[in-house]
Amino acid sequence: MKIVSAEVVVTSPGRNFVTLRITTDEGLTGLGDATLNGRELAVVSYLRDHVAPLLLGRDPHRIEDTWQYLYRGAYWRRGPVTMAAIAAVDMALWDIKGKAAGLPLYQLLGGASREKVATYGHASGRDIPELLDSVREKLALGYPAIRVQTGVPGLKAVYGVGGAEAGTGPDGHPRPLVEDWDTAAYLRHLPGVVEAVRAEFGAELPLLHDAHHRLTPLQAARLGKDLEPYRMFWLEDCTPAENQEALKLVRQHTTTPLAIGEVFNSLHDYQYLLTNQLIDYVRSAVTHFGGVTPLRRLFDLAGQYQIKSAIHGPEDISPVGMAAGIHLDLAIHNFGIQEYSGYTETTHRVFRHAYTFTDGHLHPGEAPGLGVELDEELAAAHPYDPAYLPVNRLQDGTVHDW
Ligand code: GCO
Ligand code: MG
Repeated sequence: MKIVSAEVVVTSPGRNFVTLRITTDEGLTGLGDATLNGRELAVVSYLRDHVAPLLLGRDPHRIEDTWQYLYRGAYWRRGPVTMAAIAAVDMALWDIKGKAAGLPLYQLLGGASREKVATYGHASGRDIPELLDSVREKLALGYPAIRVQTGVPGLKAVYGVGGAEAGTGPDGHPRPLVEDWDTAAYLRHLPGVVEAVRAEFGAELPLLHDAHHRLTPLQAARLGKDLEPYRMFWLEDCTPAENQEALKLVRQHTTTPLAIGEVFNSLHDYQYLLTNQLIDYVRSAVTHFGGVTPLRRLFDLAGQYQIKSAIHGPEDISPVGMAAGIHLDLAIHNFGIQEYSGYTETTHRVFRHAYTFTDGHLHPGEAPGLGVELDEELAAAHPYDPAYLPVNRLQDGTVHDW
């Protein structure tokens, strides 16, 4: 079998998604997700201009060889653009292999290790009553675990809650939303919020919180200690992920479990954290980590330290990347939890998928390969829509981590 085409489709059925479609001379097609929120077209160019021409004529069955050829062959390694592009190729080739074998991807990865995949959903509110309502809504959908994000008194918009007007630049191009931030106010406010959620919903509900890289190691250590009475499922991205040694200080001070990794794109980013046992959950998505092939390796290494998976699954991973993650979740031994925040109805129609979400649990379904088909016409009816992720500023205007 030979690859005869590799095309990139950009569509925005609610938000932008980048999809690679590889076609073989036997008429099989494979899809891969290459979405990098806010920098989508950089990956489109990487794929169209530099990767697609190299794929023509190659044997799609040679996944490992193609991965190494693109990774080592580029010489310039790692980085979100490169790894999202390689991820899309890797996913599309696994999709083709599954279709050729007539088996869903999870069967090629060793078969099911569990019946279904537990997820967590996002609850958020500007204040505590609004947050409690949001938790109730997520529980009604069956979510077995809930991430809680809340507004902070005195701040207009923070991660996960609210949003200021983005506006446009002189050329009409959109500008990022601007959010505001005050770490001291946040640290004073959050423990009381979690206490209120616990008081309302009881001790058993697994609760998560995302600090979105905003704290110093000492602030994160303080927060971890303050949250200990509420037995969090995890505290996510407490410090900027670039400095992995920071987690050492946090770890020395708190038993609140730690999750990190959505901005990592290679096994090397985790090496220090895993071998020093500084985290409890690894958060990478198939889409940003170079594909199924390397993410499987990450989970196997993490498993040696009793560290579990927690695949990144926000609405800016396309259903193709989501499907790839769900197959891994079902197959690996050290599954922890899967993030799932759902999609717009149009997104579900553009990416028709075999995976299901029932009572807060996902299952990849039994369709061969990834089990996702792209509706090209509908995709074309929702063209690329330039947009950025928000930026964050302190009260005096200084840019802060978003
Ligand atoms: C999460 C993440 C996302 C990211 C988003 C950036 O835990 O789901 O933090 O919400 O902010 O994916 O594009
Ligand atoms: Mg996060």
